[in-house]
Amino acid sequence: MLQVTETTERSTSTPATVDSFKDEFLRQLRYEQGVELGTASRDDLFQALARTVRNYMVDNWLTTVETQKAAGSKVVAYLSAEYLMGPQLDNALLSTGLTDVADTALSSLGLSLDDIRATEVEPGLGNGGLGRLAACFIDSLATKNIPAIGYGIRYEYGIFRQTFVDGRQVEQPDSWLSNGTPWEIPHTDQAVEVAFGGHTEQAIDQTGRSVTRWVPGETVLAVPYNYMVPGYGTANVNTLRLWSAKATNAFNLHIFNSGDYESAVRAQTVAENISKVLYPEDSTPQGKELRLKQQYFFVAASIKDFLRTLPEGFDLKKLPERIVFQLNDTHPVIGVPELMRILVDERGLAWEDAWDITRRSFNYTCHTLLPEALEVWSVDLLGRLLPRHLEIIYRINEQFLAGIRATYPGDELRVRRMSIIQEQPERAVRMAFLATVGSTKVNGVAALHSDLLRDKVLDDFSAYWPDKFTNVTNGITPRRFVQLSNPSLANLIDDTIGTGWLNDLERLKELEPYAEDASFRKAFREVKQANKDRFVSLLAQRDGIELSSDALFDVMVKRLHEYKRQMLKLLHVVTIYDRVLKGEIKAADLTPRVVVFGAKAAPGYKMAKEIIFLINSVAKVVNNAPELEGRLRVAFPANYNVTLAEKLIPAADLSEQISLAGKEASGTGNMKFALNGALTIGTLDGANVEIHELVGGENFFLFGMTEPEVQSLSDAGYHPTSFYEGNASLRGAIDLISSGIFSGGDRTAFEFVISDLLYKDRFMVLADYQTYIEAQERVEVAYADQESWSRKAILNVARTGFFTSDRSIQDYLDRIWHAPAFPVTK
Ligand code: 73E
Repeated sequence: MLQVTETTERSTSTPATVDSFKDEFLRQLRYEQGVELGTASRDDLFQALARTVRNYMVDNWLTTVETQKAAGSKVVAYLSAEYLMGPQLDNALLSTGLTDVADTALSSLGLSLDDIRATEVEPGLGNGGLGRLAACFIDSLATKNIPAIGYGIRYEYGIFRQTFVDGRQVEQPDSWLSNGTPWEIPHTDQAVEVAFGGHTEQAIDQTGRSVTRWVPGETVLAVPYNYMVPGYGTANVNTLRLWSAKATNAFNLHIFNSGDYESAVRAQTVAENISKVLYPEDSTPQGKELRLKQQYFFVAASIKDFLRTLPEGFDLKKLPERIVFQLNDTHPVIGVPELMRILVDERGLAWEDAWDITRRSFNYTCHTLLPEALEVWSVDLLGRLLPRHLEIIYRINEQFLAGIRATYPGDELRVRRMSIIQEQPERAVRMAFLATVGSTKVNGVAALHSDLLRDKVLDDFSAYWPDKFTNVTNGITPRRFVQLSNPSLANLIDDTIGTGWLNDLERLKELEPYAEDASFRKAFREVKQANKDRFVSLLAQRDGIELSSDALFDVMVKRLHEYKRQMLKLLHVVTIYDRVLKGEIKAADLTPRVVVFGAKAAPGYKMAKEIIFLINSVAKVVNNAPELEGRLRVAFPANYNVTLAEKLIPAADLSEQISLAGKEASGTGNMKFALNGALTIGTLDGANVEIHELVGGENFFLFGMTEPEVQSLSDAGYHPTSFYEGNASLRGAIDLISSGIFSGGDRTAFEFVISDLLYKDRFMVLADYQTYIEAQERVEVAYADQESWSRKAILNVARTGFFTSDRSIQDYLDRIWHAPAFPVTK
């Protein structure tokens, strides 16, 4: 019997005992893996364990899907080209409440849960923050009992595996599926066709009306792979549906009909390339044809998939009551013309009705401000791949611009500025404009970002539609990034304020008074120390990097991008070294510090790759410099990913969030660090602004220009050389890099980076250098007083409950989605 209740109590479908768990595990090992316990490989054990846990979620999952469907609840469909899920086993154990059962069952078989979990290969189906945000959001949607589905792409190869060869990044393919993954359930029978290419033609339908028909040139099958998304503390289990491309028998209709067998087979490979690999670009789309194909592929499949769940004879005018599509950046925005095409061409609705439905069904989240990050697709390419969609976009634009002309008569400059079609440097579709025009709500991802979006990037649009614009500050799931990654801290919190905070994170406020409690501070420090020890031994084993855990852990992990300013952090390192070499400071007076970098560069981003080489080169020299007496160490473990983040973030004392103000839309790493008791050194950028406000200025190392200051310096004309010339310490650091000391005497090795800094420095590293160094000096002083540092760290934890993704989701619900919760139990 299915029933709906008001409770959100945890309920696993089958109450598991250690014995039943063990039986199921052994059954999996024998009948699914086909091995005996005695001869099972680590991967066999992992696969069997994961499937065992997965099976405990299935009943709740099927119940969730069925009851939501029967009730006709409004569904949130999150459309995202990326989901950076991280390892799944621990999260599944946590949400099913089976961690202890599994541990005991495995121990009784002489196995170790710790060993088995370490073999999991994470699905790296995302580049960075945007993909990880999607993963946090589906976790919170499930936890909050919201009927929701995540739609995306099942890339066969996720984000590349980074290695270093002689200090330079070398990319290796991430074949995460080589052993298969126990977490997915394919549904070949539910595949849908997606078409591309061809041409359009006019036709007369049965009612005698003239209609446009798209006659595609090729079709591809989209095969859905389902992943369960269990909520925490609830029976609700939602779905993540990732599409994989498979050739249809007649992929290319032309070749197929010509009877050229060899070409037809080759064409199949082309079809299946669509979901082959994730584009490794974060923030800088390259306008590649295959990427547009990927976008249309998953969006068309997802819309079709949803529409077929509607009952026979459903009145499409009511569509916005049943679904809300959330566009995770512009990557899925081709869904807007796609829904129009379906409604007008296939379902015969009038254009105006279709437009009303479409606009009310879509909302758009923008994640950037960088002009080069705003996607545009050339009209040529779009017209070749999706000829009907281009026509629809033109008509949407025409109608939109007619409205602009009516509101602003004679203002043709404005019309040109706002047109969805840009003319220069080539005719192209501005996807952010299409998304804005085609959506009910547009949101930025942090308060400052949403303001800048409204007042700068999309100012014409916000003047025209003031109510369209809103903010939803990002968040992170505390299940993964506190409970699972930092169990010692989670236990300490449980012992101090009781349980229940994990899905009510503002309750961390109750920790505030304990900042004044010496014994709590001691316990808190012990947690941090244990996390450092854990990280140090992991790094020794993973990378052969030997570190002392008796040091300030200063961490900067994020994609390598000039605007994030890894160079600024590196200049700080070089400055310390330079001052010691010059005898300005004594190594013995330094606070022992371990600087940890983690960063992947887009394979085609030359500057980012040169910066990686420079960091590795500096690390090599600094780590072996006798003058530093081991008090400054730089560690740059390769292949930073979610798995490593979960061990590194809890070990950090200092969180580096040092982007140029106005460039980082939000950041989410900044939230993870603060919630794990690291203090932030940061600029007033992205969500740092809100972190600073919440934790208080005395618990945050603020430095650097504000966004308006950046703007006025830029307006006045920025000359980095004058900062170099006017600052002896900065000059010392840059000259040391140019001296060849980090490159075996080669003075030209880093010219590409250094000359850019001196003569261009688009992100004003040199302008913020001095205040950054001063802020780092404040860090040193503060860290010397461990009691006071602990007080600040505790207050960071206590005051950042706001950054749970549960709160972000609640904001989306209140401001954008208006989809009621629907708790399910069996
Ligand atoms: O500030 C981050 C933000 O925290 C932003 O740079 C990132 O999104 C995070 C989540 O909101 C982001 N990624 C991309 N754009 N913004 C992006 C663009 C193209 C391809 C892949 C990722």
